[in-house]
Amino acid sequence: MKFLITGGLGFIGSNLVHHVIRMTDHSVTILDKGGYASRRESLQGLPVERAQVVIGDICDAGVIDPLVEDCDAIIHCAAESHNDNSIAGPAEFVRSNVIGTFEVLEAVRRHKVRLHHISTDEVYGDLELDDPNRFTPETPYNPSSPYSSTKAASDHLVRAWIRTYGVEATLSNCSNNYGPRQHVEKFIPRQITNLIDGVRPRLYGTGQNVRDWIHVDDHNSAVMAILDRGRIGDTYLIGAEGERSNLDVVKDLLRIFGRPDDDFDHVNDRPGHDLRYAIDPSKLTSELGWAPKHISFAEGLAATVEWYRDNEEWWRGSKAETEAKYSKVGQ
Ligand code: NAD
Ligand code: TDX
Repeated sequence: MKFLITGGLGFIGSNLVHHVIRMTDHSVTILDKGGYASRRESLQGLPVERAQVVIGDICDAGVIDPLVEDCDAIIHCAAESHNDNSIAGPAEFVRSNVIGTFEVLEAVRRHKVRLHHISTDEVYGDLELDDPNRFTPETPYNPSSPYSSTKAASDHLVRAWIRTYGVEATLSNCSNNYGPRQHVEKFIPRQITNLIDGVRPRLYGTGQNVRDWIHVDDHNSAVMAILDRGRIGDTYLIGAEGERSNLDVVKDLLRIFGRPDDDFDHVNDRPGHDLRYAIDPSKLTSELGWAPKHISFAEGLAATVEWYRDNEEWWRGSKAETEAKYSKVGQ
C-alpha cells in the first residue's frame, strides 16, 4: 500500500512515518508545507525509496489532488498545532486547519480514497479538576481557543463529507502527546531544553492545569489500528490514562535533572487556558483491542529527556527564537 501523510515533517507525522516504515512494508509520500514546526532531519535514516517528501501546501488543490489520486489511504496530520501561536495570530490556523482540511476532503471525494483525520481532545473544551466524567465520542463540542475551534471545524467538515458524499473516513481525537521530535515551543520539550541550558522551567499560572499524556508511538499505533479495523464514519478517542498536573510534570523533570523541586518560575497564564483534559479510551480498547505500550510516564519522560540530550542539533536552531516570542508576553 501507499500512504499519503500530510504534516509528515512535524512531530506526530514524522513519528508516524517512522512507525509505518518500521511496522509495515507500505511506502509513504509526505506532504508538508515546510513550516517552522517541520524538520527534514526528522526523517533522516529512512529508506528514500519508501519515504518520499513533497514540500507543498494542503490548501493548494493543484498540489494535493494528484497526490491523493496516487495513494491508497491518506492520514491527515497537517495543521497549525500550537495554542499560544493561535492566540497571537489565528489567521493561519483558519487557513491551514479549516481550508486545508476542506481541500483534503474534496480531493478524497474526487478520487474515493480512504481518509483518516487526526484531531484533538481540545475540541471538547475543558473539565473541572474533580469532574468524574471524561471525554467520550458523545461529549458535545465546546472548544475554547482559536486552535481548538479550527480543529473542531475541521472535524465537522469530515463528518459532513462522510454523511453527505459517502467519503470513507474515520476520525480520532487524541490527548497531549510527548516523545522525540516535538518542537521546543511545546510544554515538555520547552522545559527539557531549558533545563539542559540551566534555565528554570516556566509554569503558566498556578500549574494546576491537568493534561492527559500519551507517548506519540502509542498515538500512532492507535491510528494504525483504526485504519486497519476501525468502522468507517466512526470517531475514536485516543488516550492512555495519563492525567497529570503541569506542576507534577515540572517536578518530574526537575527530579530527572537532579534539581530541587521548587526550582521553577510561575509566569503569565495563557488567556482562556483550559483547566483539564481527560480521555475515556474504552471504545478503542474494547472494540479494536488497542492498548498503549508506554504505560510508565516516568520511563517515557526519562527517554524523552535522553533524546533531547542526544539530539541537540535537531532543536538548538529553534530555541532562542522560541524563547524570544515567549518573553514578549511574559511567559
Ligand atoms: P506540528 O506542528 O509538530 O506539525 C504539524 C505539521 O503540519 C508541520 O510540519 C507543518 O509544517 C505542517 N503543516 C501545517 N500547515 C500545513 C499546510 N497548510 N500544508 C502542509 N503542511 C502543513 O504538530 P503535531 O503536534 O505533530 O500535530 C499533528 C496533528 O495532530 C495536528 O492535526 C494536531 O491538531 C493533532 N494533535 C496533536 C496533539 C499533540 O499533543 N501534539 C494531540 C492531539 C492531536
Ligand atoms: O512553557 C509552558 N508552560 C506551561 O505551563 C508551556 C509551553 C505550556 N504550559 C502549559 C499549558 C498547558 O496547560 O502546559 C500545558 C501543555 O501546553 P502545550 O504543550 O502548549 O499543549 P496544549 O496547549 O495542552 O495542546 C497540546 O495538546 C493537544 C498540543 O499542542 C495540541 O496540538 C494538541 O491538540
